Amino acid sequence: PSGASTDFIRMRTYDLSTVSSAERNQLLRRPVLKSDEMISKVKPIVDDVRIRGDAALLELTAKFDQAKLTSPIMHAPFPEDTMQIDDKVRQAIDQAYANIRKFHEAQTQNSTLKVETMPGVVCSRFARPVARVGLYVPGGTAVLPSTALMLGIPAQVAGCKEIVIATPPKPDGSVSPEVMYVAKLVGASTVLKAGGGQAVAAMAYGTQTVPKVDKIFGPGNQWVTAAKMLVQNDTDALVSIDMPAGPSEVLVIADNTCNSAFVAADLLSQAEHGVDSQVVLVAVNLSQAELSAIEKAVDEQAKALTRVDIVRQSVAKSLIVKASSVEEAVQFSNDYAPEHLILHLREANAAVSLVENAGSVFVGPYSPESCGDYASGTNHTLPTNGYARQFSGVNTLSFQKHITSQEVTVDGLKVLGPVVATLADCEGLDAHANAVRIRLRHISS
Ligand code: HSO
Ligand code: ZN
Repeated sequence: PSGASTDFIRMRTYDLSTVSSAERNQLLRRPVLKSDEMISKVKPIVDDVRIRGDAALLELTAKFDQAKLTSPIMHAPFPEDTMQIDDKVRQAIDQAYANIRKFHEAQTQNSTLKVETMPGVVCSRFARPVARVGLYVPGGTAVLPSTALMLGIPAQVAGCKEIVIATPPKPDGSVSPEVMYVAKLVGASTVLKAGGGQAVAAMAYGTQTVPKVDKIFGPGNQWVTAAKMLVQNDTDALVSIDMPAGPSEVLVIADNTCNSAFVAADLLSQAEHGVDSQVVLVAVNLSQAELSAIEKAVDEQAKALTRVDIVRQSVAKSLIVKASSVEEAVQFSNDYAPEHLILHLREANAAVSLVENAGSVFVGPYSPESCGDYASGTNHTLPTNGYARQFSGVNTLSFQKHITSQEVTVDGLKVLGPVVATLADCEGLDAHANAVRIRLRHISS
């Protein structure tokens, strides 16, 4: 790492041509998430809500959110006075809603897939919505109506019958009016005024007033994540979750055609999310002067941000990695598997074909991550922590499941039956073989 003066807001710098493979592996790692420890810490909270229901939920909300509620829920139709928002904000939400809806509607797979695998043997697959879904919208250091859009729209488009939006209330017991407005737009049936592990438990098990859901979605702090992991493993809850979540991340690949101010702004937009945010710049053949221009822009722009204190901490943990070709840079990115990948490259579009692991890609200098975070149409609930290797971001199909079916005709069973009977014999499962042979005998008699 290069030396840092105390006040300069600076990332650490490494060079891929000189790091050892052990060091390279170290660069690819995220700070360890202590999931076991967090799960045992959140368990008493989850158990309390599971056993005592609303009474526990209200006590925990008073304790953690300083809100004394008489009921933890609001049912649709929500009163208009809960959603009084600025006209300009409403118009922006409406435009974001339209774009996100358009992109997520195009993802639906409502037509039945039908394949005749042998004459008279027809296999099909069709989609049905997950009936009841719980969407967690974080409170905390920022209100996030955008997360309500990103989770609510695909749920609505998929046709989920019951949409519960959970979000921590303010001390006066209210929910942000922007979140309430989005709850109306996406057709939520219930708003649960609770946060943390207690909100997750209430949706997983149901309480006297909170409906039990079948799948829980959404980002959250360590408590929320741990509670989601816990309830997912409880067969009594019979609930699933969208994906394991960790702190938000961006990896930016930049070459010498990049605008250093744009690159700095993109790095900082992710760094401001939280002190754990991960920000990586992979610099492709940048001269020292070009790198310094980016570092200077990071420092200057950071100091003008309202969340500069958060940014100081996240930038201090972040990296600049020098690469000597676009291929080497993308290879590093593929190994890192970032939640967001931004390409500030001369041939940004061509580089997309090299991308193997990433949550969402932002192509070229005029595609900041902010567009995808809010309003271009793509979803911002994306795999973090390297899970982009095996997970997709939240999408319409996350709110549906596929059912397969088959229909075999008499002629179909004549050809398929002997195959099945042979395999059943091979496995020593007589009843299976019998279910076929009894029919074959019936057909030939
Ligand atoms: N970048 C965040 C999403 C977000 N940004 C919400 C602003 N509001 C995680 O992908
Ligand atoms: Zn963001």
